[in-house]
Amino acid sequence: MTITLTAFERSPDGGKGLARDTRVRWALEEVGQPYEVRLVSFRALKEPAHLALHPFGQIPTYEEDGLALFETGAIVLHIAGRHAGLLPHDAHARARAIAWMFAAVNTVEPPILELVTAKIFEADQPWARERLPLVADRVRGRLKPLAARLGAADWLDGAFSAGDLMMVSVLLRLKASGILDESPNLAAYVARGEARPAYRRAFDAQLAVNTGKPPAR
Ligand SMILES: N[C@@H](CCC(=O)N[C@@H](CS)C(=O)NCC(=O)O)C(=O)O
Repeated sequence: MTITLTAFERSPDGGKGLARDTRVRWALEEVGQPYEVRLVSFRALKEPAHLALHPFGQIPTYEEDGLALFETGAIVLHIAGRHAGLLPHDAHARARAIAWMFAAVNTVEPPILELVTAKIFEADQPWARERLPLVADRVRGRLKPLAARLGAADWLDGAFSAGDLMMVSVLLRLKASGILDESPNLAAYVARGEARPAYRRAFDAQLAVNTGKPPAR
């Protein structure tokens, strides 16, 4: 059974690990599953062959044994359901970990993406300066309760889970904004995620694509 992901031929972030294939690579590294990557250009994303895999013409996609999936939340949940290491055995703890996955993509990620849009794509609009603080405050409105819930714990609900993998992946986009550092426990949480050997392998693999150099380790 070969697992094949798609990723950007050249990521707009130049290899900072913010493209969403990184979270899928990370999940596969955590559970010890090898995978292959098919690189796609921006043009190919919107062509019929890729649209057959991903209706919105995006990366990543996931193919395995006749199954084709899109949406990182669904892909990581699929991986976590099939292989040990990302979801607890206890049924309640498992359900809570899945709730954190949804919280990451459905509650925390949207205002972060809005901030990225405001900073990058709307920066030249006449209303951009006024809007940016509002959007930044919406992000803070999500981080504050998240930081309160995490408290002094290492992970959101006991041992590291797919919920943490998704939440850390989503929060990583905030590093450059300085907003993450306003919640030192969340900044430390993200750093703990980044320090995991599986994350390092995933990060290095996507970096190698973008630099053209083989992974350092
Ligand atoms: N909700 C989707 C978002 C996928 C997404 O936005 N992918 C970006 C790269 S990180 C993309 O392909 N952008 C190119 C485009 O939308 O044309 C997921 O989590 O998989």
